[in-house]
Amino acid sequence: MMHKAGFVNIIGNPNVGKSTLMNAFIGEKLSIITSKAQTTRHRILGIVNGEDFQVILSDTPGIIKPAYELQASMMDFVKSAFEDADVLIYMVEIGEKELKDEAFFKKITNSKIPVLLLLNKIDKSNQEQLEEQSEIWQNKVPNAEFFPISATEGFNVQNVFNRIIELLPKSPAFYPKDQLTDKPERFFVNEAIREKILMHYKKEIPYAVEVDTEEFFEEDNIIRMRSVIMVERETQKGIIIGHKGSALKRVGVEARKDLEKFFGKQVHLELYVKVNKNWRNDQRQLKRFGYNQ
Ligand code: GDP
Ligand code: K
Ligand code: MG
Repeated sequence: MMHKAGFVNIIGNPNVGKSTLMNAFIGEKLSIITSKAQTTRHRILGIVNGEDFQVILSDTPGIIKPAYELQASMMDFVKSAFEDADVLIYMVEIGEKELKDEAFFKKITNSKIPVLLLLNKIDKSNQEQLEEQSEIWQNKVPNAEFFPISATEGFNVQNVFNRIIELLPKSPAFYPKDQLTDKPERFFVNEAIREKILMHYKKEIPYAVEVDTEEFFEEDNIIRMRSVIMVERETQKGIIIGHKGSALKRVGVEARKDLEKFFGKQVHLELYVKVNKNWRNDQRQLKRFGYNQ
């Protein structure tokens, strides 16, 4: 039996549906999804295993112009997406005009790696709009194979996946076949908490927050975790905690429910909030959180 394996990188503007597609391929919630831009900060590998294939997907942060250190290192993750892929997925959405970054767009149209151009969210469009935008995008990226899809409805997702497997090189597996991701368990705890913060707090709060899981103990029937939510200012700490701790409690309860589903086990999650001034602009601290590698 011939075995195929390789790397697939998903790139595109913020909010087009990259994380949703990756989760649809994998069938587990590995990558957090919200309607806010910059939800995904790291490159996340997700692995789909079959008897005769292994697809290693990487979900990248959306393409943005860096405004501060955190964003600059987020863009390094995106740039590296061109260097180690066997297949490149370039995702756009219905209604989108073009990539803001010209140089980046050129890299896609000149890519030596096969490109699949996915026009996502077609569930939101009518036939006329779909035909018009399909033509525009196929002209813009003539080197790509084109697929209109809906990541949430699952439309055309299987066909894209089958095409990926056709394009992969003959190769043994890179990771053990029972592995779903390259990220440690604590990473998913951090992300589950960060997702709830993105959902429940307004404006600048989510962008000033980093989560660090300091303890992760797995016992027979329960996993005990302790995580710290770091903010930049005292006032933000007060907002995160809320009146009599009510806001923080909601984050904890909801994150715990997701984590129990994810790990398939009872979870005890202790959360606390700490002021850590200026973490977004501090190279050393960013390194500690895994941004600069
Ligand atoms: P990313 O920033 O590119 O990773 O985008 P996300 O996967 O986080 O999705 C951004 C938003 O678009 C979320 O609210 C998703 O539910 C929504 N979304 C993703 N795919 C689709 C789709 O096929 N149709 C519709 N209507 N919404 C989608
Ligand atoms: K998003
Ligand atoms: Mg994302």
